[in-house]
Amino acid sequence: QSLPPRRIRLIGVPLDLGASRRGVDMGPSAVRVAGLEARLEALGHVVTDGGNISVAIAETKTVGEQNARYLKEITETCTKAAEMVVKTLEEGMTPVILGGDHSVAAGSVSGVAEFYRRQHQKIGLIWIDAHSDINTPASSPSGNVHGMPLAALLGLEPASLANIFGWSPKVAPENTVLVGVRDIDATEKENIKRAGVTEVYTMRDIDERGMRTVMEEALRAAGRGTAGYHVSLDMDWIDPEDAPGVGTPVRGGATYREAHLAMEIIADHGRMLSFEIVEVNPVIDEHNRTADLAVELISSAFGKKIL
Ligand code: HAR
Ligand code: MN
Ligand code: MN
Ligand code: MN
Repeated sequence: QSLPPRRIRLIGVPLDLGASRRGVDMGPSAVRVAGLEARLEALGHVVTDGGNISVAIAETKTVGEQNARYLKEITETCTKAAEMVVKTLEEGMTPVILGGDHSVAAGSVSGVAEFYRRQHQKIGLIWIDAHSDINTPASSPSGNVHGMPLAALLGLEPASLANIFGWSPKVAPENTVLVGVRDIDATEKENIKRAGVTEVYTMRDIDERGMRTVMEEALRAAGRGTAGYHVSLDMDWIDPEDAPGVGTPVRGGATYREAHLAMEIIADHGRMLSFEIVEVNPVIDEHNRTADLAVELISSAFGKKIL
């Protein structure tokens, strides 16, 4: 492998309070069992497992406001995750966050943004997902916070997630890129406009223009004027044929090869600051194949080459 080796810290966040379907709290475990640490070390990286961030157990808590269920507990966990991400970057390591539902991104991205803000730099965000996750408590049809992290990071709501470290927004709209979306609520379309995000690549764009062109444009936008970018990969981006073990499968996703190509292009550019994989649900998976695929894709993003 030709990429310079990195020092990587794995950070598990067994969070399932943001989703209505249970089971993604076992995601970090499934990805570890699939051999992530050894696979990254085989590429020449030095990998340390930082263990898990603590998460409240749903059964011991009350849901709180119905329009943003478990927001208090999710904010606590995201804040801890954000602090661990800052510490990891301070120690010169690359954070790899293992979710958990996608609400964890409100914490991980806040951590990366906080670290670079102290150096007077902005970050970009590559959001790879079937969904746009840009609902607010007022617009959400479900009250599930995993449909809201991008809204928070762009400075909309929920306020408690938007204001981790006491400032907001964590990413500028022009450096925020959505890739592979195919299930956007009508209310989310308004929020995309309201937040000023223009770099939205739908599955149709990938069909018509190809993954290569889409990724090159996406990385250019996220990288423009920034220290680099965080990659947030929701496994439901991939077609349910190849990734059945996700909380909210949506037909018509990226193929196995398209997904790898996207990760390979990210590796080639060498500007990824941090990475996260979310929404792996072992309860509905088939023999851990979604977690196996997650490990393969992370390997490609960290420089694994076919030849
Ligand atoms: N848009 C829907 C909602 O807000 C569902 C989105 C959440 N699903 C995810 N996120 N897996 O990517 O409830
Ligand atoms: Mn190790
Ligand atoms: Mn998502
Ligand atoms: Mn999704």
